[in-house]
Amino acid sequence: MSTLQERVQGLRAEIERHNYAYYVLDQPSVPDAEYDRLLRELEGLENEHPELRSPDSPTQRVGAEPLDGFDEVRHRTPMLSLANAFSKDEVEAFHQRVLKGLETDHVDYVAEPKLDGVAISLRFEDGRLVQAATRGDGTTGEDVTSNVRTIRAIPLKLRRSGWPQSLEVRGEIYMPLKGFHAWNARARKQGVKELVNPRNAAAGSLRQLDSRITAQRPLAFYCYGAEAGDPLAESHYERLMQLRDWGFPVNPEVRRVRNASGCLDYYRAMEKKRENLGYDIDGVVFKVEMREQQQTLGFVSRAPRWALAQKFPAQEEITRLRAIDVRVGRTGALTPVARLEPVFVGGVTVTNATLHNIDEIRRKDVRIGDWVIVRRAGDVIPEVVRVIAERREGELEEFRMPSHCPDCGSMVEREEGEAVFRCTGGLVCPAQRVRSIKHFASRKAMDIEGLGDKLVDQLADTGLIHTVADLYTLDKDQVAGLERMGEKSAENLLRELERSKSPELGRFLYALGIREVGEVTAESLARHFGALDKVIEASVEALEDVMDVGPVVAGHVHAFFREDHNLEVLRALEDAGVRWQHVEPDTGAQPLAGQTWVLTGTLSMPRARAKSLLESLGARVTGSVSAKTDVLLAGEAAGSKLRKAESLGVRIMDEDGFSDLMESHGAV
Ligand code: JCF
Repeated sequence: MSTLQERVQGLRAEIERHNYAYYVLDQPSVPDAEYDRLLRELEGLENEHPELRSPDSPTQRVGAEPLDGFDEVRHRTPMLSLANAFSKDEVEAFHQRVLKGLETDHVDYVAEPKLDGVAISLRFEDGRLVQAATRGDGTTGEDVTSNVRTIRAIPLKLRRSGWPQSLEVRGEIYMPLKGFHAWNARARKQGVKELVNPRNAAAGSLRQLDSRITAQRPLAFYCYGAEAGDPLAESHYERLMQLRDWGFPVNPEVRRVRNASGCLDYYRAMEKKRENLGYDIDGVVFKVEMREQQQTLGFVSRAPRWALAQKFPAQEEITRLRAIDVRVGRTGALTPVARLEPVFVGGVTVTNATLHNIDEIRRKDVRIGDWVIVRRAGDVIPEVVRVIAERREGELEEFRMPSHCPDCGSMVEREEGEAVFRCTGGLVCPAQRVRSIKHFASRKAMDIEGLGDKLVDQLADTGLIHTVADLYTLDKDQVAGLERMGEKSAENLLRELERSKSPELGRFLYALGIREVGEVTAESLARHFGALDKVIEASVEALEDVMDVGPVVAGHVHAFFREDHNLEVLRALEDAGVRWQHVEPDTGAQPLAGQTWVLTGTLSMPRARAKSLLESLGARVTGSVSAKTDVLLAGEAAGSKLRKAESLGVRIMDEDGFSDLMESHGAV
């Protein structure tokens, strides 16, 4: 043999070893890049020396010239179907029939997941794949050999030895979910048609007359049985292990189980595992393990008496969309919810399903009155998958999101480029107010000690408060009357509320819970404008002039103060005696402009405050010390940053120095 021939054969053997490790053992043996390099080298050699080409070469997975149609194939032994069971009782009844048929008191079964793919029969002669056929009616199917040859999980040549001269292997071709989702993500980006579901995708891929198209699709394969003469094992389980050894992927979830109880345990285990398998299954399959016992039991019509499929409840059903409600979440996000004709799906009766957001509704073109496919998988919230367009009767109106919140009537805003609509009535909206009151009372906001989450829940549930302003109208008897509240704690709470009536403006702005306005931004707003009225009146452009405030945050602040409901709450707070402290607004002078500061150690003020003070004077504050750092502000117990600054000769300032500096610039 020439050295060239040896190299070609060596490459093929190596690539096949890697294929086996990847597809059968599920343990990749080389990085993808190395695999690609080997394949490219082999392709190069085969192109330069066409006489070395071979139909079983791993390079021959790219597809061939299109066919005019598929030939018919008569299966040598019929491709069977499976009897179905939908309940525990049916599994037990099946087992009883098997016991009776075999005149025994126990039976071993082989259990496996039932793949939701396309059944295929593969014929190997002398260890080489010669034909692949679909199930068809069980007797005659279609010849899809050139398509199947492109699927890398299916061996073109068997490994090792000992296989029968003529072998027929049966299994299921499927599309793993990862490949399915990746395919659709790309299709969406390119604006081409998406695959409907993994099962249809697998079936559609095999039906291509042009196998070069099939070659692009991410298909995979598991075998579940084989027909041949002598060399096949008498135990179905052992047979699967033989097939695995010869190069066929066998599902790693295959187990031996005993009796109906073993089968039912397996079903429950797979029900739990189902979401994490990475491919769709629609149930599990049980097969009597021993061949001899299978033969004793025989067949009824087209289904063996020795096998049973226990199906999961269907995850998708068809029903009618009665209405679209809009629900408001705790963050004010508006979610469209489908109200459905009740339908049994995924094991429960479903009447509501999520429609995600308006973009999804447009993309799927969902309209009230449509027939839709509803999906409920596992514990996931039911969703409307798509519309059955053919069943739409007459003209149906396009759905629009409301311009005002269905819960409180406040304006609804939509962020530029965002799918989500939001209610701007954060302080008044019933859906949001409990959250907004908790935030208002929290430590970094109004810091009302004793007003914890549980108490806020109680106050809201009993109707004592509707907005944060109502907190200041509570009297002692009302508070003392609550669960786990005594006279004493009621007094304490009222005292705390009284104390909280003169907040710093920054804290107060933060306490309002305006979307995306954190402590630092609130502080910047306070310093920039100096008074609440100024913030309320500010235009979006004026807001954007504030340090750290971009167009999005400026939009949120602006919208918040345009909403009358919110302004009413502010007035009510003022009426109750809440007086935020005015702040000397920034003069705009930036004496520290161009300086980079780093903060370390424990400071007596919150770090965020020190940071915003520095920023208000024009400094930049970063997280780590480098040669570019101008000043390190070192609090108590400063550690590695201090040492690094010392070694770099960076200027170090203690907190007293910092206070003096801030004072000298009128920042505090
Ligand atoms: O995974 C399947 N869809 C599947 C189908 C598994 C099996 O073990 C099967 C099958 C169809 C027929 N076994 C038979 C006999």
